Amino acid sequence: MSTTAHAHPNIALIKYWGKSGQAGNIPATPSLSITLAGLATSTTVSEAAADEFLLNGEPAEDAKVHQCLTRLRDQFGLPPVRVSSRNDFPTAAGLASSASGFAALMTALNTEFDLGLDAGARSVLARQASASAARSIFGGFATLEGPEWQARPLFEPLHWPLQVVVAVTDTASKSISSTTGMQRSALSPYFPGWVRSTHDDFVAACAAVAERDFEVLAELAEHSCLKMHGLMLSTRPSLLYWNPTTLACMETIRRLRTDGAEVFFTVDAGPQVKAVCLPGHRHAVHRALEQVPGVTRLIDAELGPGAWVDPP
Ligand code: 2P0
Repeated sequence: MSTTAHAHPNIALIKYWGKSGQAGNIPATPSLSITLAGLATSTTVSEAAADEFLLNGEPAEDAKVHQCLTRLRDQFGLPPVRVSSRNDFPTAAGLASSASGFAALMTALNTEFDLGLDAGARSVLARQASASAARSIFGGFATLEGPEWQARPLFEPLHWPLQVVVAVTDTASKSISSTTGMQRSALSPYFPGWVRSTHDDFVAACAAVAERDFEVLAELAEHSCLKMHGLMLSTRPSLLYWNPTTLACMETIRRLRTDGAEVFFTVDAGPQVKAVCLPGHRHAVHRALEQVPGVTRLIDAELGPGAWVDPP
């Protein structure tokens, strides 16, 4: 017997960056994300003689996967498991592979071992492994905020079918993990300001999504992204996830907006650029990003569903 689950990565429009310091991997900031169809992790789990983890077909060591299985063993008496996970996009390169990975893993384990967890409970357990994974349990627009720190679905994709063009500029794995980057960021003099100001950004962005106000969302999302990267730059040693192509894509997207296209950028802990736009502008955005020297691949994505299991 085995179960296969699938989950899409999500990208945050209002970013989570930094931990509260409480147990359970509690973020320091609320976040708002969109779940992307077009990129996916597929994870198959089955009972085994000993825990075993395969990533893209190769045996792998992953402390977070190990800790996640240990937590579930303590809580639910989980037997040893074989976990085989595949991403159809670059892993650990700022494309949220840990978000889709842990959402798929929790969803597969829940079905295979009859854990009886609803989406909210799976979201909490996914968060303990990797906080952004809590949001990929849900589709469309999702939030992650206190006091429960369980992601919630804000709107289904049809509420506002935004489109995303991902500009891949480098597929190497990042040199500094998000977890390490966040630990470093907590020591920055900018950190208290980042934490203090993000709640208002989050509330305003949720309202902009509710009202489908693109201009307001564009301003807030770019602000949250650049404020997070400002915090990253202010750490010691400094975290710089961009390359020259990242910046060229951001400039291209800003120019498109000045010229009337409804598009904004967001960038995570890696050099890829995500252009979020209204459907009528996707071709123009795609064409413009294609021209940027250094862009190696473009991935067009729509908003997608939350994590799901293959029918038996
Ligand atoms: C986000 N990122 O909100 C932010 C924006 C990257 C930049 O969440 O330590 O892999 O496993 O909880 O979730 C990436 O961090 O970190 C992330 P952990 P995670 O999407």
